[in-house]
Amino acid sequence: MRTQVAIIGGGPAGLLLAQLLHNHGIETVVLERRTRDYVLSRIRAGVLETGFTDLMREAGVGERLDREGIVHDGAKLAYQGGTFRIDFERLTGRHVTVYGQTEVTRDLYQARDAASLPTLHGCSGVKPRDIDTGSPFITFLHGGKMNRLDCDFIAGCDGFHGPSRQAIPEKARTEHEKTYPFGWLGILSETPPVDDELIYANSPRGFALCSMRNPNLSRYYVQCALSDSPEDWPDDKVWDELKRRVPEEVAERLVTGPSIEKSIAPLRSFVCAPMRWGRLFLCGDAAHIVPPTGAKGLNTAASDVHYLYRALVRHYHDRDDDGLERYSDTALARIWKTQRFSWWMTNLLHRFPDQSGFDLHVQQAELAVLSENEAAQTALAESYVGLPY
Ligand code: FAS
Ligand code: PHB
Repeated sequence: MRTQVAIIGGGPAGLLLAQLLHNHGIETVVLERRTRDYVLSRIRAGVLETGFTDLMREAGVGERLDREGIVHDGAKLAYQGGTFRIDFERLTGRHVTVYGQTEVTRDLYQARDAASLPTLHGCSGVKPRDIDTGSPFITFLHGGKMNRLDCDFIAGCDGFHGPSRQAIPEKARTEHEKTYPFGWLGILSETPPVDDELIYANSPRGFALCSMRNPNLSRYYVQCALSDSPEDWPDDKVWDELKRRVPEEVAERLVTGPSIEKSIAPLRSFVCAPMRWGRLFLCGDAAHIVPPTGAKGLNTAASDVHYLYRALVRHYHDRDDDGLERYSDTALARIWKTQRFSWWMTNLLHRFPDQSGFDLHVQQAELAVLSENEAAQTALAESYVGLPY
């Protein structure tokens, strides 16, 4: 088997890259470990930057997103000093779109199927090989036998636990990691969202987030202990805790109902450099992870895709490798800015077990300054709607 760009991972990064390359006549094969149903059962990101939605339209898969995506011109922050709104549209002239990662992935799979492009599910033992030569290839188990995929380039879009990052020699990799002493318990419920915008809440009992997917599908998160499991959080407990962490007027109008999905995600900041080794290019969670507080995980995968796809098109169409040579540095420059923002939002909105009285006062003062200072609000809004690619 041979292709031009072999893509490991059929999540949003791999599929979006594949679609953009296909539109420029560049062949791809996507190797995915899980079944299609499993990939589409994962509930993850919900907020898309303008850069991401533009890229989806450029890929020719923005039609349902434009029809069903919910444009948000702002978001609300609640803390002990009250609730205030960050007006993204007035402060930046831009907005975000609420459209679940699951739907993004579904749209990309549908486009790939419609073009009869090769996507192999159930691949195991996927291993990039000879990445530091001009003839890289991948070996993998599929259909009960060992397979080989020869290619020009490999895009490692296989998430945090995939094999691509490990294919870069350990001595050549620099990895930065920061873990947080809590997780997010998330639920999905077929109930009307409590507000028409997102509400991020910093309460004495911990962080909470009120989000949504559509007018009858709500997404809620509460900060929880790392040792917790979803079984520790029966629905009644989730709803009670959420009501105690959001402003009273929000709790009073909260419509509760049975959860249709419940999961706990640990929070981590992680960056691997370089994001390229020979003919292997890392993209998305394979290279970096952010705590979801700033809604940057999926959106940073999109900026990687933007840089990599344009670099590959220049290679194939113009025989110009400048974009490939600069990919890692270019992507990392933006990645560190989204790392900073995600780290800052996480420190701003969560209660830390080792927080001193001083720490708490400074945190609440940060929120107070944000509530009254337009320059501070603009800085948050610029990062939230998405820094330029
Ligand atoms: P993904 O992890 O989405 O996709 C990688 C793909 O590679 C997967 O389909 C996987 O099955 C496949 N793969 C892995 N190993 C493989 C192998 N050996 N061979 C072949 N395929 C392999 N971001 C937000 O902005 N907001 C959120 O609320 C949010 N919540 C999250 C909750 C969880 C539990 C997780 C894990 C992440 C969350 N994220 C969130 C971040 C998430 O949205 C990622 O940023 C996004 O999925 C990145 O997309 P990909 O880089 O494509 O990685
Ligand atoms: C979500 O809706 O899943 C979501 C929204 C905003 C975030 C994180 C998650 O910051």
